[in-house]
Amino acid sequence: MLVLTGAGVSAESGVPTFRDANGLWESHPIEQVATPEGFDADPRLVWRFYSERRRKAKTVQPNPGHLALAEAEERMGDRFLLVTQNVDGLHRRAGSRRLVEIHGSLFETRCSECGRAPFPDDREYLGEVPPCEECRARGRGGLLRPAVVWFGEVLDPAHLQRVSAFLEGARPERLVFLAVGTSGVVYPAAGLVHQARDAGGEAWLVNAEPADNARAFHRFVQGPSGTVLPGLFDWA
Ligand code: BJW
Repeated sequence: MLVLTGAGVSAESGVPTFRDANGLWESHPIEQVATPEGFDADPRLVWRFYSERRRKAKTVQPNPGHLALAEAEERMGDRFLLVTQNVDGLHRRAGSRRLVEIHGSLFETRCSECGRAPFPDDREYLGEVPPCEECRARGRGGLLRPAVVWFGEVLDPAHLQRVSAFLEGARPERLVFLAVGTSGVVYPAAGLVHQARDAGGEAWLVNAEPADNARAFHRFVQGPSGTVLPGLFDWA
């Protein structure tokens, strides 16, 4: 089983989604806070946005939807892979380990310029934007930035490769693709359903409302993931 989750799976934990009413994009213009151009123009604003999200994410807990996915992994072992667009860390805290965080992590930081590896970081940067010490030592001006994937940035090829390898190794007659709590708007994640179907999989969608790509799925279960997922895995 290949599972793709989006912001909706964390909604019942109290993490705001992006595109719903009162979602993050209602009060924060995407171009300003979720593009490399926005960071270049106003890194302090971007860090305020992500610092606030770090602060809130530390106070929330995984919900029954996260827990049901962690339990499914425990039962299915290497026949299970969870791909999440979420950066809040709740799947890991719920116990998921066969996990690919394709849009990065709220609790990692990297340099805007040099190729140093992202490092764990839960600090909030509300004042001066922190410089990259490794860049500074070389006389360069890199700034630290959240290790998340913004619009126009490429996803880690190793992450996409892990998903492709999972689909290539899956037995088509036993392959189920399940998308949960995602609007199906953002690519390449929204295209995964087609990749899974090309590999012979049956595609299920669990969402509060029909996603943009809902027609690509064989089945749609409408409802809150924290209620639907525990029941869905009862028979799986
Ligand atoms: C519930 C619920 C409950 C609520 N229970 N459900 C092909 C075609 C067109 C464009 C492109 C394309 N390929 C690439 C692009 C460009 C772009 C893109 O997709 N643009 C579209 C918007 C048009 N993609 C990119 O730039 C990506 N990079 C890339 O592809 O590189 C190569 C390339 C570049 C340029 C051109 C071509 C190729 C990178 C995308 C990075 C996205 N980053 C963000 C921010 C991450 C960091 C952060 O968190 O701040 O990722 S944007 C934001 O959207 C975040 C999310 O992960 C992502 C998806 O949102 P999600 O999770 O679906 O949330 P919502 O709010 O949209 O939906 C929630 C859903 O849950 C709703 O449906 C609710 O109903 C539901 N729900 N409560 C169940 N309790």
